Amino acid sequence: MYYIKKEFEAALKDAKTHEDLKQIKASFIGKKGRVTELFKQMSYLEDEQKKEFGKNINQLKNYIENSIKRKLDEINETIKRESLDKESIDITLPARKSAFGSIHPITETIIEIEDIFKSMGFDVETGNEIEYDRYNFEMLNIPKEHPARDMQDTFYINDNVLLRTHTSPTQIRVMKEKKPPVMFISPGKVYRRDSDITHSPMFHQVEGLLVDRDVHFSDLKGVLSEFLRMYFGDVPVRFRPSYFPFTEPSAEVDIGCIICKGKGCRVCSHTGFLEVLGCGMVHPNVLRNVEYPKEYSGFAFGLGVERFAMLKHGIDNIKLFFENDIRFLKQFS
Ligand code: 2NM
Repeated sequence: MYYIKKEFEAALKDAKTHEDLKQIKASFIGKKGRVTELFKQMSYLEDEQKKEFGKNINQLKNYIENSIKRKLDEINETIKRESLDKESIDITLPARKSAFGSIHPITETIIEIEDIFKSMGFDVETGNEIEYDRYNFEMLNIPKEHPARDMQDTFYINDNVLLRTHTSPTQIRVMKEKKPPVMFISPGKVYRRDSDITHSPMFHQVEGLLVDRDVHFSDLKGVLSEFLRMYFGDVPVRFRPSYFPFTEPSAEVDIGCIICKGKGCRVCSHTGFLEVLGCGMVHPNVLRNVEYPKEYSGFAFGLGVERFAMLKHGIDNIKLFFENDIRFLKQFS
């Protein structure tokens, strides 16, 4: 029995794998193992000897079982440590570069325009994209028969509700809320049933409004000329008479063509000028609709953000802003 124990200990010492352990277990305490064979020999012994012998074999068997269990834990621990060593990460390697997004060129243009007007003391107000017919047209002095109110041009939701065709209803809402003086711009999405290389059914506008005592056309000219100089740089600016239902008098504003520097090209239709703004003195009917007192007058203006961004970056198709092609967007990061 003593030799079996010594041989077991020698065999266990050399065991390295699960397979080694399995073999050792089989050859000592398996069905035909050496310890199992000892039990069989017990039948040749006297009762008195059986008791003592049986106790010793059981002790040996328990010892072998426990030793194998301990060795198994040891082997598992070694395997784990070896695989951890092999899989260890080299934290000194340079990190993989993560891809950052960028501000969309339309958002960027809105932010630039906002910053200029904020620097002049204007607030920023946003309204609703879904509006009442009354705020989008009626209150702005656009009568029922006006072509802008045609089903052909406007997305109607029902008889009284529509997708705003300009941000002017925000001006109406703010004037109904706040007593004059007011001085703010309203950037945002607007919707018109129109689609070609320069028109998109959804586009962005920035409109502005200033109402106070003693506001004159010269104030309008000063503010807008300074804004255009700050946005486009030192360019010629000219005001042309025009017509809008919500302003009187009304004007359109041109700048010297920034593509050809006024020499004439396809973008400016060989006129040397680009139309960039609409504006005017707020129509007395609009001021009356929001119940502003007679002593107050104001000017208002509106511009298309996509047009500004296209002119500034030399982009010839408005669809590029809305396709979100990464090759296009990347150029603005
Ligand atoms: C434009 C051109 C001229 C305008 C007028 C108003 C309001 F609400 F005060 F009457 N908001 N915006 C206006 C005036 C907009 O866009 C080309």
